[in-house]
Amino acid sequence: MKSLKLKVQSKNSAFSLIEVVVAIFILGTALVGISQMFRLGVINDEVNEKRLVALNLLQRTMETIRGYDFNTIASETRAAVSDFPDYEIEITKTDISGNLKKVLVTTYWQSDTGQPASQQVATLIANASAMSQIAYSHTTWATAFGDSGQTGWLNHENAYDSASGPNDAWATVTVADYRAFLAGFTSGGHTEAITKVEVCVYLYLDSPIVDDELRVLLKFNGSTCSAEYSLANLNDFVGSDNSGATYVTLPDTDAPGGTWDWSDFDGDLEIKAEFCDVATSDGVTCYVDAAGFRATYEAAE
Ligand SMILES: [Ca+2]
Ligand SMILES: [Ca+2]
Ligand SMILES: [Ca+2]
Repeated sequence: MKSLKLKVQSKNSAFSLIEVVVAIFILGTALVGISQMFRLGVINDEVNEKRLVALNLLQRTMETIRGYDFNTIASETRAAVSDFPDYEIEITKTDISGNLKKVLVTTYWQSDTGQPASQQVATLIANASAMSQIAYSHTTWATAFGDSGQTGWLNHENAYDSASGPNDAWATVTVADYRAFLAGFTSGGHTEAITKVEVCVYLYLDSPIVDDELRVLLKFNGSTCSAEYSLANLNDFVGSDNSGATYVTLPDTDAPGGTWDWSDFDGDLEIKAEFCDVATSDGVTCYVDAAGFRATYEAAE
């Protein structure tokens, strides 16, 4: 009985020894793994810390750019950051439109082993001052007869008899190639930036036209300064109940001196309004109450 017990104990001891050897092997392997994990963890902390600094520099740079006047936002070549000399920053600006820019900021740095790393952030920046601008318009109606006179317009003075525009007193033109020159415009003392200028004619027709045209062109100081334009939508104004203003945009290149300035309206500017037949006369009578310029400009809200 005793010997059997010893035998069993001996067998148990032998099993434990194998177990211990295996356990030491497993533990050893595990310790190597854990030490590697610690080492990688330290490296990751360094990488993460550098990336965190880079992200903070990106954020700081973007905040600084957002504080700039819109027009001064520009690209900046890659250069070291003064208070973080291990990092470099590059700014790339792209104009999306006149009042919208894309800004891309890149931070560069090197890992401890010399590996290059970078991080980028992009944003769109709008011109806040432009967004608070509102378009207004100033219409200046003819108040005088032009230097070059008129042919064929009945009661022509009714086309320039009111500084405030339409007053239900009409000039009449019925025969092709009859024209009138209208003058006496004013800037109204405006000084804002002009964004658009149109000729406007307040009129109606007694019947639809087929292909005849009401054409306008401009004269300044007695000389022609614009191309000749045809008002396109005259048949919208058939019948006195449909009287209204029709507009034609005048490009800057056709302005006196090549650009629209408020002083142009205070100068010797005339509208030549000419009713022209095309092929045979359409026999349409046109009534004109007022003619002038509508200048659109932008001003702060
Ligand atoms: Ca001008
Ligand atoms: Ca015709
Ligand atoms: Ca009138």
